[in-house]
Amino acid sequence: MDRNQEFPNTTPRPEEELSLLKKIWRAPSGWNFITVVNNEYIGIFYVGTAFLFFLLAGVLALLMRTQLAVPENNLLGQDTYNQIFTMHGTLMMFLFAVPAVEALGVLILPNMQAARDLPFPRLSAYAFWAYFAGGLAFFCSLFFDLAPKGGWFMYPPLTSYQFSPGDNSDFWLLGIGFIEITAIAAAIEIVVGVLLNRAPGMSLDKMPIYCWAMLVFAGMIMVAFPAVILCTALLELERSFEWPFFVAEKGGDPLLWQHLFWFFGHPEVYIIFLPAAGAVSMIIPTMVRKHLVGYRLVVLALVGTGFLSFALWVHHMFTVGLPQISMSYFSAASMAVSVPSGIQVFAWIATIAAGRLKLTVPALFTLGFLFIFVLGGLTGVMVAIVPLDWQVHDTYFVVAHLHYVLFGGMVFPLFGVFYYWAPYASAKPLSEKLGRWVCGLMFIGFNTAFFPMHITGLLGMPRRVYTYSAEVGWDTLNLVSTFGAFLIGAGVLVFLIDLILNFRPFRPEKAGNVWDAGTLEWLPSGDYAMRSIPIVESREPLWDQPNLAEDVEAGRYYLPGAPTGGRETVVTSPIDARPLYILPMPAGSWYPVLAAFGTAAFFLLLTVKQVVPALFFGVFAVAMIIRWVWDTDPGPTHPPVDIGGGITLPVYVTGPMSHSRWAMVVLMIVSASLFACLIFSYYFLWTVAPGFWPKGGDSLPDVAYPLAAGGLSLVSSAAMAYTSRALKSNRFWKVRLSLLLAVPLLIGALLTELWGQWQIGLRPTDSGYAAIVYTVISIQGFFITVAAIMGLYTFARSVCGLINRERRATFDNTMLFWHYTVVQGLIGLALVHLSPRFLG
Ligand code: HEM
Ligand SMILES: [Cu+2]
Repeated sequence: MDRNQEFPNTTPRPEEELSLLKKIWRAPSGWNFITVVNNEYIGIFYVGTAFLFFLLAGVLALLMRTQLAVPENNLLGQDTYNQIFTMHGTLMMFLFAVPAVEALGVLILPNMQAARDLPFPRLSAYAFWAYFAGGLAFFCSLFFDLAPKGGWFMYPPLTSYQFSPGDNSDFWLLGIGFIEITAIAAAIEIVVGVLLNRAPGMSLDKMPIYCWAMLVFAGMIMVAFPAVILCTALLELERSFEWPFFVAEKGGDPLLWQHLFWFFGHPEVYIIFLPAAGAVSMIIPTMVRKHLVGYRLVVLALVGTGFLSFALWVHHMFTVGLPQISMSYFSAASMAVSVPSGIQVFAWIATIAAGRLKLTVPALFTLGFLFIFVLGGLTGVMVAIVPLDWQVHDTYFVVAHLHYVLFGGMVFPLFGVFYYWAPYASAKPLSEKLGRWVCGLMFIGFNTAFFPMHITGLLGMPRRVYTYSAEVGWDTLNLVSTFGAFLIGAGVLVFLIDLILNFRPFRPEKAGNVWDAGTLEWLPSGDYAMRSIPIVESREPLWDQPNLAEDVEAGRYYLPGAPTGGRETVVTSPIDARPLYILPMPAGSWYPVLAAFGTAAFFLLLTVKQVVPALFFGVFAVAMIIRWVWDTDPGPTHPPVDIGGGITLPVYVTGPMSHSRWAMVVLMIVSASLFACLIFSYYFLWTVAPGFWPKGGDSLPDVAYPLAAGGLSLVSSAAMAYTSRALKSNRFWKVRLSLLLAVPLLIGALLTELWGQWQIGLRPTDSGYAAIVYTVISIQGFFITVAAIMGLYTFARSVCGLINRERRATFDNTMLFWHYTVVQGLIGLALVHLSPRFLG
């Protein structure tokens, strides 16, 4: 029988097809290499940088452990120790754990889903460079005695202007706020990429478990990170301008920080853990060569953990004196979250039991992970019991628990992943022999270092002390811990040697499927990812379709060439992965790189109070971003293309299926989460300090102000809706006029509200109440600024003839953002003006 007939495309393919594909996707050379956007390159830079931060934070950890090795040591003074433990925690949590996971996603996801790349390659490049520049500058603050000292959770009042003068805390606040923004950029890329860029046939039910984990992970970032962006912004406002959010005498409350921080901080632990669990669910089946037992249950467990983890933040605050009833609730919820984790552990054990586990290095790391993580989970259930938590709160018991969960739950799987996926990215696999040493040293070292800390904690050693006296009897245990820490360090060193000897990225030839794994990232690939895009029929296609690799390589499947003459990938529907349209993709460009450095410079200069240069770089960054997006939204310039199998796809779409619309919706969810945290803060401060709130309507601005502000915003939204209609019939002058009208209307709404509050004499420094009211206005001001820039941008495109009836994705996104901004503004007005009138 002719095998050709079963496939979308017949072979042999034309000679020049493959060379064209190679040429189009080739990474730029020379200096321009910096502008590369292909996921295999950005992904490796990104993983490498995250790993660098792991090493730096690890060196700091060894310094701490050296200091604590013997009692009354004065290797590091108290001040240096404080900077070091703050930097260690912060680097590990913000600059290593989350970016490392996002980096792996960028590196692996496109190939695992048989896409040529993720939908916004330039956004990934921007996120990477901003993180790289911002992160390194943040780390260097350590060398100038400028590093923060307040611990990785930076509780005020300790970190506010009174007790932490100087720029140290500002470095943390602006640095971390900035890093979180880049994390959100990468999360947008991942959500849209997982939903819209899967191989035809890879329905949600056939999606590799790792993709599920990354989807939940990115979704959690969307909801959790805005909380930390908000609280860092509030504390920075308090420090710079004395807006008293956390000052109790003025109607603020330090607990507001704790609530917002832990609303992010607790899910953060699961944000770090879930993708690692997803990777483990890929490694185990490969090493056993059996399907994962309970695939659907594991998916449910991932999604369930995602939801539950948001209900738990208060368990970090059991000792602050909350109402009894809420403590019981949060205690129960904290124990409930161990159920989905338990389900996953059982699924892994059942899978291992179903076959024979090959004891490769990735498998050994996975076993180490299982052991350590289960122990960490047990102590987690222990500290979820309120009376026990009262006992061990802020002792080394918690330091032990936290490292068992984080190191066991994230670092062990990650090293397993390094060994597992290295042949995907490198011309050689890593060494199995050295890998055993790495795993052994790290496992023994870890338990030697951290197990004793449970006991030092129970013996009463508080965390975050730089030294202790010999009489208290903690010295032997501490010495053992330090010894263990150096064993871990030795393990990491062997790993570095292994990398130097064997890791060979960016080569045309990859080591490939050395584990005989079943998922698509192991297809032969080049800069263009795979030669043709396969049809997926099961969860482990490489196991079930034996000739798949060969057929893909021969170009028998979809899109074997580059029909538009540029980079492109197939967009498929989010649930059942039907091919929808062809997405043209950008090649490398300087603009995202320059925009990233501009953004980093903006935040850094702001930290050291260089406002004018900071503004200069801010404007520069915005200009670069505008220049970069200017080339997007190309319109239907290319006729529909034939990808094989009788499928012809359009090259440009607008409306609900457009990938940029999806990104916009994700961005709106992020914004809504930020705003919800703001509403929470308003009511929270009101409950703790009702005396500062206006009673009824008196001492509020006259109702005319909010009414006028609301009216103006509604009219601006109507102008946008009118623009949309005018665009449908290509009446360009009406489009431009109404766009130009909408902008001042929206700005007018903001100024009206601002003036209303100002003229009754309210000043943001007056009280927690005044500060939060002005924050509502400021945040709305930020959204309005962005909306105005988008409106003027759309106007400019219209003047240049780049927008019309068919080519309107830019306008549609602007309109969506506009309406969102107006609705948010109306809710803000209702919050500030109605609450005291009706609830006061
Ligand atoms: C080489 C392995 C590591 C060692 C030896 C180590 C050591 C330490 C020590 C001694 C402290 C306590 C500082 C104090 O309370 O005085 C600490 C705190 C901390 N570590 Fe690690 N650590 C390691 C790896 C990690 C990893 C992988 C993570 C996270 C992914 C992490 C996250 C943290 C956090 C969040 C804190 C709390 C900092 C604070 O209280 O502000 N550590 N670590
Ligand atoms: Cu927690």
